[in-house]
Amino acid sequence: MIIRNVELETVCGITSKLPDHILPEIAFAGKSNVGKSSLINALMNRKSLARTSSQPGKTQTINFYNINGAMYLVDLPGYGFAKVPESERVKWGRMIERYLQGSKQLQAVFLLVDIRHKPSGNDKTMYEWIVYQGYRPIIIATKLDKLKRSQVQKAVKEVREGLGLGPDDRLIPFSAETKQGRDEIWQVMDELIGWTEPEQKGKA
Ligand SMILES: Nc1nc2c(ncn2[C@@H]2O[C@H](COP(=O)(O)OP(=O)(O)OP(=O)(O)O)[C@@H](O)[C@H]2O)c(=O)[nH]1
Ligand SMILES: [Mg+2]
Repeated sequence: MIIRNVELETVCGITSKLPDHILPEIAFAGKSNVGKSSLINALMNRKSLARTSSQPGKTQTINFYNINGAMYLVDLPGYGFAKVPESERVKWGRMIERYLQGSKQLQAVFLLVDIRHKPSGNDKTMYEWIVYQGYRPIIIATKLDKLKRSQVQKAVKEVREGLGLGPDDRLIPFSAETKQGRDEIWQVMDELIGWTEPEQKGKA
């Protein structure tokens, strides 16, 4: 998709009613600090429309970014952040669950994991829960730039094994620094929502 227009359209807190969209949605889940908001910025070609931080726990609401009036990218709060009080974590967890369970327009869930680490217990639980909800998560292995090229293959294998992915399950290594992997992610999203660029006027 060629990005023409992006807008943070809806921000949902713990007590907010979730929007009843008619456009397709694609959501990004993963532990705090894994790079969800950075990935969304990269996909939108924006530096900082989605707020990012080196401190985990930055995104605390569900944020819906309208892309070209055609679809939404949905930035979720991260899980597994110890500094957030337990009561808050439970509320965020419920909010994320409520969204993933309830959205009628959700086409796919991308699950982000850090390419440098074996998936955590939380990552596995999230993966299994997304599957249980009837989705087939697409894994994005983030922070690819932090590895040497010679380390990538082994790291990808460890992530695949850690989550128990099958050979047909998709995993895309990605770097928000170098933008490696971005085109492949857009290709997958275009396929998911059945998007093709409208023919340019005057073109045969
Ligand atoms: N080197 C490198 N740093 C990254 C990459 N992606 C994200 N970061 C950094 O990791 C930190 C966290 O990124 P965010 O995008 O805010 O992470 P998040 O998953 O949205 O975090 P929460 O909102 O807290 O759940 C920031 O300091 C980013 O600059 C990447 O691909 N490479
Ligand atoms: Mg974030």
